[in-house]
Amino acid sequence: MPHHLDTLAIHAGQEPDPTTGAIMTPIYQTSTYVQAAPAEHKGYEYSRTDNPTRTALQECVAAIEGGKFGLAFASGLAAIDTIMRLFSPGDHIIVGDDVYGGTFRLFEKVLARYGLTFSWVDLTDLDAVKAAFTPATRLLWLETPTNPMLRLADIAALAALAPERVLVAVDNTFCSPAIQQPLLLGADIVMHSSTKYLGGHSDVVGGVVALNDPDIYARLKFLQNAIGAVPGPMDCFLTLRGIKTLGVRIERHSSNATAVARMLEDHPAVRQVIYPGLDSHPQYALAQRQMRLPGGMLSVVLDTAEQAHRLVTRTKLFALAESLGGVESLIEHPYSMTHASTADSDIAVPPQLVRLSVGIEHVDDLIDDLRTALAD
Ligand code: P1T
Repeated sequence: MPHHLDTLAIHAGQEPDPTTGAIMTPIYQTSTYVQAAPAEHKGYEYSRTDNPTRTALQECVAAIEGGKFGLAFASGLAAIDTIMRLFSPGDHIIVGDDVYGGTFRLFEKVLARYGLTFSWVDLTDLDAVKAAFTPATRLLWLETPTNPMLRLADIAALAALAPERVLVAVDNTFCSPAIQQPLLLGADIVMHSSTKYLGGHSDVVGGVVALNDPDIYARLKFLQNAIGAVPGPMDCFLTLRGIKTLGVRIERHSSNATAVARMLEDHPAVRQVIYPGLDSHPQYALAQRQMRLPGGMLSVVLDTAEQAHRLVTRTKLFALAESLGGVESLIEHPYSMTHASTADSDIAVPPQLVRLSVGIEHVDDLIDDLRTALAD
């Protein structure tokens, strides 16, 4: 029987060291490898190309995403940028109309200058997606749930409607494979900012990709080396160590976020709570079908931008910071922080919105912190 995700997270790609018995993957802090004769080596030549600690991480990521191949990068954006180098000037890309602000910035303010064109489409509207395909479309890019509006995209339905020549890539950062495995739902490529739930401890920046197609893998592996946005061995080690506890962390993130979301939904100072685990979420049925757990991310809408500002500056346990997915709870104001680059664009976020990354502290302390911050 193939192993379950919780087992793969701890063991995949990670054999005890054959010479010493060390149970943890060593941090191969080396840039190069001695060769017996020119081009005669043990599979490693230079650490931009390959490094054993990175190999372990890449194999582990592939296994937990249910894919054949994995690749690791210096950041989530480096992973996205490398995927985008699969395409050429004139190629058209369909993107969901709510994504991480840095993804928007990379697409519209960097890659558009190199001749890629982007259509920003409401992925909850399958007819709108169908109508957006052109003969030049090569990629459908989606986040689900989206950052920061937590809207869902139906991965299986979108993968089924994309024409053969169009790749479907899913940014799975908000969920992690403990919640959903896009490759098993028909996506071609899954990527993560491993800075978030995979690493899980806010101590490393990284990005990963997993996929099944050997040809696309070969092209991405070539690009990984040719571009060189690779993570160092220490970062790979930290990410591997974080992944080991992914399953238990996601359970706790989800149960804490559910309790926090319910409390906020009943709070008179909160206009709306957006969380896939609440039956008030407009896509609750899809969430139930597609996501094993509702996850640790939620957003709230307050009455005014001033109230949003007041909330994010008054919490004590919820630290005011960008990023998400670590064991500690974070709170932020997307309009002025993570999504400032979308201001004045069609996908700008409302200034009354506050985003919470609910950590794994004791839930009563988290609720108490938010209640106190919301009090008059
Ligand atoms: O920060 P980096 O590791 O480069 O990953 C970028 C990225 C990609 N995709 C999603 C869905 C993300 O949320 C991020 C990074 N996001 C934040 C830093 C944030 O606070 O939303």
